Amino acid sequence: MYSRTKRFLLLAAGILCLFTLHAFIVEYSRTSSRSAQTKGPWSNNDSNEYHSSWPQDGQSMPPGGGNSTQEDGQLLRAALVALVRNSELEGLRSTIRQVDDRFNRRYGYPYIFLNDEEFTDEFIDQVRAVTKAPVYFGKLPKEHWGLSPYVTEEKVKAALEYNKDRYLYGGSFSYRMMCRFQSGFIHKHPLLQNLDYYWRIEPDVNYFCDIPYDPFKYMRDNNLMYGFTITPMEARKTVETLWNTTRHWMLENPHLLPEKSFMHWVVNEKAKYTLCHFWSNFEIVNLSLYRSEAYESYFNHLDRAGGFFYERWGDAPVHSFAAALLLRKEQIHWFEDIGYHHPGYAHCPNKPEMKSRCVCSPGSDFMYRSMCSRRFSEVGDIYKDQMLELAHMPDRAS
Ligand SMILES: Nc1nc2c(ncn2[C@@H]2O[C@H](COP(=O)(O)OP(=O)(O)OP(=O)(O)O)[C@@H](O)[C@H]2O)c(=O)[nH]1
Ligand SMILES: [Mg+2]
Repeated sequence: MYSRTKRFLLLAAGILCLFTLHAFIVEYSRTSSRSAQTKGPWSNNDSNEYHSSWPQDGQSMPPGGGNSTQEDGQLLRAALVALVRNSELEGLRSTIRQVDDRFNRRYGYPYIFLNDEEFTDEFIDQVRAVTKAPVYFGKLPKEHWGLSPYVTEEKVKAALEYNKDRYLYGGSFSYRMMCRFQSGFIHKHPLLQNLDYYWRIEPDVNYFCDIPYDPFKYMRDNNLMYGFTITPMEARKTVETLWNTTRHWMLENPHLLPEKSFMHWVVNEKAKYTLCHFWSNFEIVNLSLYRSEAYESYFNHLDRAGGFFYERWGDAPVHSFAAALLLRKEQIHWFEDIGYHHPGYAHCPNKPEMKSRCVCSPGSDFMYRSMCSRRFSEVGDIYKDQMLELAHMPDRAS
């Protein structure tokens, strides 16, 4: 009897030990998959829980793997990327659901989310719950988020005070850090290091139309470098010296300028900044643009001038200046068929054949009456000597 009880107790203790060990292993693996990831999609030796079933360079999807039903079963090295705050969870889930429904459910491109703070467990769980695509979460390196070393704190404080009622986010320090990060550092984040293309998304945007093809492949197959949906005009007060600073960079670095570019879209024949920009809350970009020597030099020049903080230079006008100065028109594409809304402006495709793909109100459209959209279709490339001629002319706005 005694030995039976002892055996029973030993068995129970053994089961308890196994149970505890299992719980520990599960919790450990949960915790380690939650902490900021440092390896992104397509990195070698990646132990990410999703990545093992994801294609390596040039490798086909495993049979039945992912959600891909596309023609050749391959994905480019590309991802949907957003900088986002924990507080924007529902807005982000809404965006992901729409991107998946309209496009990514059939492809399964990874999502990469970045934050200056740790993502919470709730955020990670609830984002993963809304999509079957692989999701990567990363924290920004400290040196990518903060005051530029070229500005002084007192001058920044004074600028925020002066601008706080002059324009939206005029007094916001974090908005400026966000714009500087998206301009100069997002493409340098370790999670993006193996990507050839990114598609920027944001919380609380809407995708109105089915996208029955792969825009990344469209970019590659047509040698495109930059894709956009909406082109508004920037508020002049936020970029008072951006063109003047840009033209000085051009004059100091003519060797970094291409033989021909689409510069005329942003600077008119009177050397005046048109304020036209690609709205970068949506952009599909061949990242070699931002990784180029010319872009790096341009961003550093802007950063040294201090305008990200003293004014409120946005990543949209900065990216747009770079695209227009460094690319030819044929390398820039208006995704007219991608109906899109970010609070402020919407694009609702008006071609009759889009009625079966889109649900949006034509009256809400901005692009068919946008001055910058008209200018985009009207102007062409100019040669380097013409670009430099414009850069030599004094900035009429400053
Ligand atoms: N992690 C983090 N993300 C931020 C911060 N500020 C902005 N973002 C993100 O950066 C992107 C752009 O910021 P938004 O506030 O949307 O800027 P915006 O589009 O110019 O303006 P609104 O959408 O009108 O607010 C969004 O995806 C935000 O979630 C921040 O301080 N921390
Ligand atoms: Mg936004």
